[in-house]
Amino acid sequence: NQGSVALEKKSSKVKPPPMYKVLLLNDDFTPMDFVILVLQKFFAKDREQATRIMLKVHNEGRGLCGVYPRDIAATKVDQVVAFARQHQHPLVCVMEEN
Ligand code: TYC
Repeated sequence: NQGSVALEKKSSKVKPPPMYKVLLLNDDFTPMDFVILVLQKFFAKDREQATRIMLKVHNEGRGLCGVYPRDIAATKVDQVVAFARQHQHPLVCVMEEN
């Protein structure tokens, strides 16, 4: 399967890449509008989706931004944290295996 030759028993073990959740965590200081901007800029959400996710984080402590292969998830986390620090906000963004 998955592009391999018939009779190769090993090929049935080819797996899709592991996927990782990227999450935002709540804090008491980052402005709501900044979190909405982050969700639009780095996670391609429209303003309505971004507002829903931001409010979920605000009310429940964490919220899902997206699910990506490891390298892409890690890059999103780095970009969000760098952008937040540039603006002196303590926003926390993490990834975890799905
Ligand atoms: N709790 C923040 C506030 O009241 C808003 C906020 C939402 C902060 C989501 C971080 O990931 C976050 N200004």
